[in-house]
Amino acid sequence: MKPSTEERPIKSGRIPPGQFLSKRFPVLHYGPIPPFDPETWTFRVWGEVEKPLTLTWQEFSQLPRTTLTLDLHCVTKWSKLDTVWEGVSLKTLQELGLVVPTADAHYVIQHAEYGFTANLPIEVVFADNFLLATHYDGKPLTAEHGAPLRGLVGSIPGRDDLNDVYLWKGAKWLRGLEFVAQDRPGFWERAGYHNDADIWLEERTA
Ligand SMILES: Nc1nc2c(c(=O)[nH]1)N[C@H]1C(S)=C(S)[C@@H](COP(=O)(O)O)O[C@H]1N2
Ligand SMILES: [Mo]
Repeated sequence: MKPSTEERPIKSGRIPPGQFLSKRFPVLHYGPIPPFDPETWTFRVWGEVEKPLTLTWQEFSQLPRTTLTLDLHCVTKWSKLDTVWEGVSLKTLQELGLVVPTADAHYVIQHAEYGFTANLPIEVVFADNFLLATHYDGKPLTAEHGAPLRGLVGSIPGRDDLNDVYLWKGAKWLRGLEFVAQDRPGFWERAGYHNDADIWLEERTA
């Protein structure tokens, strides 16, 4: 369970416990980097939503984008501050009527290439610190960081109301979102990482 607001630890400073600052942007993932073919690529949303959605790359790349500055925190203990991203927020998709969760939707499973998945509570993917990111540092994502699309989650300094989770909770090479009533552990969660992954509570492993 997520800690309630009263239990949430005080965020003192920007570096969570056990983390150190990195200027570099390390690349971490399991398995090979998938190819990207803009002609056949699709982004799908299904499960507990009013209407399933399929967008081509052409359609996805024309959606209105949000710019977001995040501090990233990897479970392997590096943190990178003030990273600038651009992409589509779930709030935008909801406002456009493209993604409308049903009353039974409580979790969202990110589905990426090669069957990789990452699970989060629905309130985290709809929050201001989660983005369907297409650009990093003003440029389209590189293949190693998840091109053309990745789920991305980080912390926003001063926003003590948000749930901050480790970077593994964002899937690179994202191909779809499945809205579900019941939680289902993702790839790293099944490998022993903590399901909730709160960076301030150091929820690294289960
Ligand atoms: N598809 C996919 N996404 C993934 C992973 C992976 O193995 N496959 N690993 C996660 C982990 S453990 C981390 S730390 C971040 C790393 O993102 P980066 O390589 O851009 O730093 O990607 C996350 N997203
Ligand atoms: Mo990781």
